[in-house]
Amino acid sequence: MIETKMAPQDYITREDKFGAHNYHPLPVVLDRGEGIYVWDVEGKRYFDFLSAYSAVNQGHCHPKIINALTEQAKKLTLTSRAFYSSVLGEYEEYITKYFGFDKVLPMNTGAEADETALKLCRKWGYEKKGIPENEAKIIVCEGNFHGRTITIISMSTDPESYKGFGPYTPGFITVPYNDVAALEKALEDPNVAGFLVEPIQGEAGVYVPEDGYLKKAHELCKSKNVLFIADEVQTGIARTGKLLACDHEGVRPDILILGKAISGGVFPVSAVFADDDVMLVIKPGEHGSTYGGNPLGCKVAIAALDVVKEEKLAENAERLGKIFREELRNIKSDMIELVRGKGLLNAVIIKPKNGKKAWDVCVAMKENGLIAKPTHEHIIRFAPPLVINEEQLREAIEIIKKTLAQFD
Ligand code: IF1
Repeated sequence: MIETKMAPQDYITREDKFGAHNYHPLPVVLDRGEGIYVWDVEGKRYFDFLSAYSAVNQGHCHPKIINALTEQAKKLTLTSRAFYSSVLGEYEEYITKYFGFDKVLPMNTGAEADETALKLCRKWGYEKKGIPENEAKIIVCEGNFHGRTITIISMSTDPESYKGFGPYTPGFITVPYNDVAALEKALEDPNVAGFLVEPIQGEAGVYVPEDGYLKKAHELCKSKNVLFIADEVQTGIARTGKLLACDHEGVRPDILILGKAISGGVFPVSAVFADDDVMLVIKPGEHGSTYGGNPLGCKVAIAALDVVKEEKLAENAERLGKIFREELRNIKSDMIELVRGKGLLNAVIIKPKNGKKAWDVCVAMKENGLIAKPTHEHIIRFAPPLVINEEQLREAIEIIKKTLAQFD
């Protein structure tokens, strides 16, 4: 049966009726995407300023990535890790050289990669650092976001994430983010195996730490024989103006976690990187996933990472990010309290006006042809695909300007 065109509200009602209510989306029903644009079911075009939470850095339906997907899909999609495949080794060699680590452990989602890093870190703590069995601790930061599994929400300080889902996984110490002294103190515990940190806190509202924080934290970890673990699921792959956000401070993590844009938003691919002395503590049978390292994901990721270099996305994000922040800071609106970010990962803190909040601004921007999403009631994240050019960016800024003026 051919489905007849439905009104946008019909799509929304259907999702509401048959899907779990674990999200509250902006009322726009998307149907198609190309580059920096998406179109709704009525054919209206929008600038995408969320990029699927930085998964679509290479732009929607990038031809090179889609081609890699369709070619491999015709050949072999999944073998499981019970057997070798002709693609996995190619991918592993490519990506370890790309990021400069001895080894990669392929997974699918960001949360899985974070879980993998936690397991790897604990095992290293017992086998290499000599921490007594079941005593290992991992330091995490207030305001963190690493995903939705039970263990990951056990690290969360946001009740929305953890409340009602206990009992929680033990073994974590929480310190304030961007606080070197607090970290130094927590590191005095000899049973600490690792420090897990987002170079910029995404969910917390694109919270950028002070210059030097990551470098100092990394040095402290090194001096205490503690693994520095960077969750770059959101900040990695050129988003902040460098390939990795850690590159801004010349920090090389002991364990690196990547996801999202590693596949350009085409297929769930995530990865954990470490050198041999860490990675090889995990032995056959001790960790894995049915889909992790599947040929389809591998080919897609190779193409997606090629695009990042070929189209100089980091350089573009660095340059356009500066323009974006400067232009937004120049907007005369009493609703803009603060503009912050790095590269093309930016946020605006919205001061409510006449009862109108960040949500209302996002709905109005949508009407004007640009979609973005509020986080924490009063913050709007702006993160377009990194293939955006200056002319398009300036056009988008005009939409933001015009929208804020409507609230005057
Ligand atoms: C949702 C936020 C972004 C992440 C970091 C791991 C993961 C994420 C640093 C887990 C995921 C998401 C998931 C998405 C919303 C989103 C998000 F608003 F919650 F904070 F991006 F800003 N580490 N981030 O940011 O990766 O398992 O989802 O693949 O709807 O929950 P995942």
